[in-house]
Amino acid sequence: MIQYLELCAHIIEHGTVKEDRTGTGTISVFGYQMRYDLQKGFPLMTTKKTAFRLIASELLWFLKGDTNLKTLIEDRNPIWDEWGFERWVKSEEYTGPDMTDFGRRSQQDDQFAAVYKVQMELYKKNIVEDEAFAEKFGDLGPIYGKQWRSWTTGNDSVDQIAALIEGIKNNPDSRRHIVTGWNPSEVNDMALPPCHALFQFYVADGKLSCQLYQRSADVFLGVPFNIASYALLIQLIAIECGLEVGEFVHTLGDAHIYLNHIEQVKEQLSRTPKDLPTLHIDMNGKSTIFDLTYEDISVEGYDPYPKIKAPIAV
Ligand code: UFP
Repeated sequence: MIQYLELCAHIIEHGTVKEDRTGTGTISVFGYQMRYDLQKGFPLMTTKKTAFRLIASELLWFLKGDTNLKTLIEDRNPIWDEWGFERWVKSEEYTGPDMTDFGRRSQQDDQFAAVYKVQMELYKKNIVEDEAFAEKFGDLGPIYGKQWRSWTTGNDSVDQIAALIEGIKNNPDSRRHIVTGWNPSEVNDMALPPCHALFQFYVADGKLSCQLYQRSADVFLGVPFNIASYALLIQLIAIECGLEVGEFVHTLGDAHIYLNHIEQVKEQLSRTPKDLPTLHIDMNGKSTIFDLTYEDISVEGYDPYPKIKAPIAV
């Protein structure tokens, strides 16, 4: 994962200090590309422990076309909690304590953090126990799952993932194997406009590669997840199409390190990468990747350095 450490060092050395939507402040560069040869191992961060289970659960959730937090909460996957919670506390039906700017305040004010934690737990409990509540306040809007599996224009709905798989199987040399999550007429309804906005697949020598355009990249917290997620996506699509895995090409737009992650990044830069793990997918008699659960997917030989904690910017 030297490519990732080089990205971190590049931003610290050449980045511009820049304000951002969350008010946290970042150091940022514009335009950067990394390549990961998936034949050389599965690119899961070894210089800090990274929760692969969460990555697998989120990707399967996208692939099933699901956009409701309920599934993730049932998987004990907190990745999207803040985005669902934000929609809830901004709604007219929320009557609890003031949660304005909860992301920043919960990091700066212990008393508020305790109140926030109670509200968040209550929100998640309601999502799991109350179907009507989950339908209304667990939905994150037309995010990835919706765009990937049922992009709608007028009365037409396009299943981009099914089309992708068909295209790769029937016309591997095509230069049109593209999936886009960036739907301009729906971005304003999404809890978070797609960060991994558009990807293209490519077949050569029986190997399947993918290049992602990621418009916005939280290099310390987001990018390790994004790399592993796309490496897993390539493997899943390769299984479906009967191909080997090739390369993941990761192209970044605004690649930033939040100012409150700099020390954590430096800690990571002081660590020497270890051997990459290998990915194992057990089909367990299932005929398609769409029937898999995160328990069917695992990594072997993963021996990372310890986790490094950092606050998430909401
Ligand atoms: N972010 C990522 N990867 C993701 C994801 C979010 O890095 O997969 F969903 C980060 C990028 C940015 C923030 O720091 O989340 C999104 O904010 P904005 O929409 O203002 O770019």
